[in-house]
Amino acid sequence: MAQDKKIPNVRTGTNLVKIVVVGVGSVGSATAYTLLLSGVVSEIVLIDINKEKAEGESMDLNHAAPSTTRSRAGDYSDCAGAEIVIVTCGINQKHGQTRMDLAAKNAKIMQDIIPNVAKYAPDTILLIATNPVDVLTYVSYRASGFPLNRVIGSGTVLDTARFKYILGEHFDIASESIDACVVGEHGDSGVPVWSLTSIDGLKLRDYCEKKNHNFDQDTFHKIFEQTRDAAYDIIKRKGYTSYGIAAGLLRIVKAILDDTNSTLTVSTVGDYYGVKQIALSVPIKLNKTGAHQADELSLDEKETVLMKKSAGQIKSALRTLDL
Ligand code: 6V0
Repeated sequence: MAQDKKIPNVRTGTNLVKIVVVGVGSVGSATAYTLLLSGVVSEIVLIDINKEKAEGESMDLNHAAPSTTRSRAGDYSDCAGAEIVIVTCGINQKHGQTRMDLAAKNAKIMQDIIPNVAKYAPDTILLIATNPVDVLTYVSYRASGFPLNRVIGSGTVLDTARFKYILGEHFDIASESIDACVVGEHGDSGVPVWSLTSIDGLKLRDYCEKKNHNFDQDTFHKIFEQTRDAAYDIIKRKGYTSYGIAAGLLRIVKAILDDTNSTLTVSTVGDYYGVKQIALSVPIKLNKTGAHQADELSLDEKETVLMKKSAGQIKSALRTLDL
């Protein structure tokens, strides 16, 4: 990481923790706001092709800022010394589009901007949120020349949060009491890991039995459909999604900056389920040096088949790109 490049913060005299956000549309601005209020960073630099937008957002953010954090608009040279560069630029899904529909255009944008980030911040950690995030995590890995541990996609962190929320609503219990995750693609082929889902320390089946809930496959299927289609349902109504991903990115940033070794379902590059050189989400340990493989999930047979399918779809999308 960029420890040696830290420069003292003139106001606090402490070391500056700088985060850069590239792309300050709906996702980038919500992320910057979330980071700002969290107090975990001292400087947030905003970069956008629309420089005026980045300037306006940073001015507005500063009026909400705690006294230890400042935001400013910048360019790629301002990535120097950043602990993490979060990438949210590019086109978003319109009503009726899938994430994969964005692949070609957003891959070109990544190929354009990532070398600039890498030039000025060769030691930083790249955190990619632009969709299709697994495909673009791989594209960014290639375009940056960074080691595997320093290129991270937000992956299914958001899908996992949605899944836990919807399960929590169904069982009328806090999502923190639920151990569940979605793995694979952040998109239509993501895989809910029902076989390892537990509530209050009990396997789902045992919990249902104890609490007199039906252990009903149709209901569970509907719960996952709601999870999988959440982005479509939100985009149909408000045109984009932003708060969920912003909170997910904050969780990833905190795990890295606080060196927690937390396990989150982020997307990283590797060989998965018989498919070589792709990025997808499995539980990954995060700390100040970035992303590291955690223990492999012991999925059941059906989930393993779905993971192979998900991996295959990401590979197919990558094959359509000029890498
Ligand atoms: P938006 O509101 O259109 O913002 C995109 C921003 O990127 C705009 O401000 C553009 O000016 C800027 N931009 C475009 N090209 C460039 C470039 N070459 N260099 C710098 N800036 C550029 O989109 P929104 O913020 O809604 O979405 C951004 C991306 O995040 C999309 O690909 C979404 O699909 C994706 N999301 C990813 C999620 C996840 O879970 N990973 C969740 C929600 C959205």
